Amino acid sequence: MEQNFKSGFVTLIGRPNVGKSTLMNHLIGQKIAITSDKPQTTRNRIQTVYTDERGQIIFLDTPGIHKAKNKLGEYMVSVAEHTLKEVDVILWLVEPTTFIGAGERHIAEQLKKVKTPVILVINKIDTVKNKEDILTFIAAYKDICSFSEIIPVSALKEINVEDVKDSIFKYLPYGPQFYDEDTVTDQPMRQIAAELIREKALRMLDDEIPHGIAVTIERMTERKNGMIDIEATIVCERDSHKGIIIGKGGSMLKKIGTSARMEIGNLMDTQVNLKLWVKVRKEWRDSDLYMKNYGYNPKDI
Ligand SMILES: Nc1nc2c(ncn2[C@@H]2O[C@H](COP(=O)(O)OP(=O)(O)OP(=O)(O)O)[C@@H](O)[C@H]2O)c(=O)[nH]1
Ligand SMILES: [Mg+2]
Repeated sequence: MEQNFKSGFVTLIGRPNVGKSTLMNHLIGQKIAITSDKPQTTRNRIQTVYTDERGQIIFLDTPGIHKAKNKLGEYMVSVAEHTLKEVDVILWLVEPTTFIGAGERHIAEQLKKVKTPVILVINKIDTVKNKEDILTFIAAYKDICSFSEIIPVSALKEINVEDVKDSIFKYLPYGPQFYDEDTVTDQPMRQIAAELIREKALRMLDDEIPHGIAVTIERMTERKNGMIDIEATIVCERDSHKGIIIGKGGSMLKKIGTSARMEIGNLMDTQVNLKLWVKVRKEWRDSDLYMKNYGYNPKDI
């Protein structure tokens, strides 16, 4: 092992929808975490790995920190805040604005409790017309917290994404290579498949329904010729939602299925045969038992 090799854990935290998952995907150069324009897309900690000659960064994408309205929300916030204690560098992502709300102040308070270096990432700068405004955003944030660095970026347009990595390596300690250099994630394929199905549902359905959706993989098997058969269930909270998810003559479910099947197939580099069912579990987001069944067990945090 080279003596100048650095390694460690880096969490991406922030309010929902600020672009944490998008940035992580662009940092590692592959789409692993699902993204959507709906807040509260990410529900679990998604771990990915980036390796180059400088060292190895293990990224933790986390759910958006928000005011929880149910047990699932509490679980999500606790997953995110828990990572603060176990990393070497914190990336705090924010929107490009001078408006600092209760959500941001809450996060700033959490950050004051840890001694870990914090890099403030002002994301979505592609949406800022007058680039001089960025200086005022920086000034506003400097007032509420102290940062090791502040980097304006656009995750989507890949502006300054490399600068984020350079900066992380500055603060990462020397250490061993934890994963071999080809490893991108340790998420099980089953889980990635479930997430991709949920992503398609999130992207294709209107506002209210996606928040109450969970996806479970009932069966995932490989045929001799390499083809993968997947049977999955989309769980929702109301009969009326079930109708919308299935759509007229099954059209919506078919759209979700086709899109998910293609992406899972590309990722696994094989053909996928996907069967989807829909079922209703009223208020599962407030049920310990159901949450555990769907992969959101507070004991695992
Ligand atoms: N214009 C612009 N949009 C972006 C950028 N980064 C992310 N987005 C968009 O912002 C939305 C949210 O992105 P996500 O990556 O899902 O955000 P997140 O912070 O992971 O959200 P949660 O998982 O819900 O907490 C998506 O529609 C992205 O395409 C950016 O740099 N510029
Ligand atoms: Mg996310």
